[in-house]
Amino acid sequence: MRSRTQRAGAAAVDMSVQIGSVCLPAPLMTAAGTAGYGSELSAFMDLSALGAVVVKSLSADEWAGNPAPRVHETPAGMLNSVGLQGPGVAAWREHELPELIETGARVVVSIWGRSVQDYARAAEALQDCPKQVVAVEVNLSCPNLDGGTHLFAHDPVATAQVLQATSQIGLPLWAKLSPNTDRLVEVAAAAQEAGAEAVTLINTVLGMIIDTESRRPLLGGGGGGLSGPAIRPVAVRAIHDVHVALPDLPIVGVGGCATAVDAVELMLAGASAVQIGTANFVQPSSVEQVQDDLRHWCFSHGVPRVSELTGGVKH
Ligand code: RRO
Repeated sequence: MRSRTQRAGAAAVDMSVQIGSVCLPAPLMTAAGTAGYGSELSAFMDLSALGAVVVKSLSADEWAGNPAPRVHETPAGMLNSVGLQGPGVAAWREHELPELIETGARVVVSIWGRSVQDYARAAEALQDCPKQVVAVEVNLSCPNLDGGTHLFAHDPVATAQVLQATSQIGLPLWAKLSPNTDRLVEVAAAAQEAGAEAVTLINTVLGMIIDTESRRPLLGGGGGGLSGPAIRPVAVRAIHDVHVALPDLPIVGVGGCATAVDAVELMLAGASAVQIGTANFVQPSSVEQVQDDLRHWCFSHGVPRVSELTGGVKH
């Protein structure tokens, strides 16, 4: 139980963060793909209290995704091969977005495509979105597209082309990048140069599980993407390296974050805001809990503004 003094002190912490042109009242968000397309998590928390809700990646068209099984628990996380299932941008705007806006949430839309033209079409379908849609997260790093052989984020030129093709909508673009490349800093620089206001680091780590009895891959898609606590050090390293190389590029950190201390770690590495993903499957109210605990962590550590944590690692 926290005392009244602790609660009052924590309430005075400035939790606002700035990500490029987007000012959010708080730094925590849901991670794409872990909170559905709409308001389903509103039964568990006040979505308007979060920095933003990031919805599962959408393409211009409806997409069926990969065959089951699509998820498998691992010793320190999970492997997924959902395969980008989604209703398409137009259907989402009609059937899901209104209810999400009703909750008072700020919304970040994640988009994907198989080609530069696909991304452009998805962006076009987002023209004239309600003002509650504050940014577009351009997912360049899904590990489950064409069996993981087709990651735009492994190529600086392809990354830049997608960002240029999506810039027409005039919404702030965040480029979601991949940890599965040794060219991460180069790709992040290309994204920034091409107009991304921020990068989201990291997507899942390429992985695979084989059933030793049947000798077949356990997931219907073959390989998959590893998430959860196992990948937090990978995220910390990626965020750190990009922040050191490109200190003016805001970073939204994501990867194995389940507690306030985890969020502090990602921010010290260089993140301006933090997304919670796999932890939502363990406890659907994780994001709100982490945000509340982070506020108290700041108070108890004499940090008046959460944004002061960004890049605060000492060498
Ligand atoms: O849908 C997926 O399989 C998926 C996506 Br779009 C992504 O960005 N990351 C991931 O681990 N899975």
